[in-house]
Amino acid sequence: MMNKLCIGIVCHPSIGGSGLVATQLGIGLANLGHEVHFIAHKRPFKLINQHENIYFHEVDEVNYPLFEGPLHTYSLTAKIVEVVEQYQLDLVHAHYSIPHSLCAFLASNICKYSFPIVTTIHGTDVTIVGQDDAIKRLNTFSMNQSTLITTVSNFQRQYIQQEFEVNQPINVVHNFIDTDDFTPALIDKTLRQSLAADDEKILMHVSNFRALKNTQTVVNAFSQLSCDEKVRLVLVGSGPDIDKIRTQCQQLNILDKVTFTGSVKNVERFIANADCLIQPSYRESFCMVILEAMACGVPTVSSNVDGIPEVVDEGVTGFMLPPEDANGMAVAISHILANSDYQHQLGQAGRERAMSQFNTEVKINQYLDCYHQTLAIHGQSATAC
Ligand code: GMT
Repeated sequence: MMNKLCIGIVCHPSIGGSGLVATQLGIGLANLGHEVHFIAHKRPFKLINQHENIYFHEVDEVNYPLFEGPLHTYSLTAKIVEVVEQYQLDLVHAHYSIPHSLCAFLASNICKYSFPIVTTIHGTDVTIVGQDDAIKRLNTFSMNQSTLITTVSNFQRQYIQQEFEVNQPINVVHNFIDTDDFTPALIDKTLRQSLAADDEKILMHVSNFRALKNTQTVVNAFSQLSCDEKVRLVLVGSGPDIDKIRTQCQQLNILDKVTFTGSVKNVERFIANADCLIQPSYRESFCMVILEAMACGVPTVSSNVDGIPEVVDEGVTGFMLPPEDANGMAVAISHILANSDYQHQLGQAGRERAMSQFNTEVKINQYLDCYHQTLAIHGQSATAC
């Protein structure tokens, strides 16, 4: 029988793909009998219920008047040291290179015993944050100090290999989705009526409204729709560009056809009630929202950048176009929304692909293989010492 592991997971607790993946992973591991310790400055947003074998350790905020801001990275490092020693963790899995993997490295040098580190690169940490020269060196360092690196798409592995001088093995484990949580069973007339009129189809965009999400193209595509159907644009989420988007809608005179939901907790309840999802991002190592829509049986129209072609089955689950091609996206959306049978056929294919290609059980076993590989590498280096 496979040994039960004691695993520390360090992740961003706030709403976002990396936090969702880290939490689904922790829950899946705990269901297999492994002991999982989440270490974060807040309870991860998807870790809602109490679970057997799961512990949450909140990182205390340390504030001294001498310093201008709170000492997040040091308090996280201190918490990792404390949890590793108290619970005798076998390994720490850091989601994001900076600061999480770097803190884990620091902790492993402070702890009474050295422990192996798995670092998962989710994308933003190396494509956006990591582009600054000084930070790039920290990123390279923290990746090279990890026992094993994983990342969420083949694109992302190639990007790391091209852009960083990394010597460590990089395993690709595609993201995955809990298809019991994200399901067409969440179609809900009352919620749908709160978003759109009964005779309107719903085109949805889910975002943190940052520049890379390219939301202006969502609005441009929506304003060019040519199908006879009445369509409402539902923008889910919040972020720095939201006011600019509202102004753009006003200027195009379409504000009355747009619903802004603001930040929502259970995004799956919203996505399941969409007729089509649009995500024209400039960058996406993977794009969890597309997978979430597929699991909910919703066809997608998206950009064709980075890791997205590994998620979407072109023409089968949705359509991909260059990020700036608002007109092409409008044509694709009109084509989908004009025919309900076709819309459902694409949605059904998406759900089947989510269940077969991005299956939770399979991906958790792939992560377990990574952990065993990590422990073997660490064991060898410990013996070599
Ligand atoms: O960039 C974001 O929107 C947030 C970030 C995150 O941490 O949630 O997203 C990154 O990780 C996700 C989970 O692996 C991926 O699905 C996103 O594509 C990736 N974002 C980028 O690469 C820009």
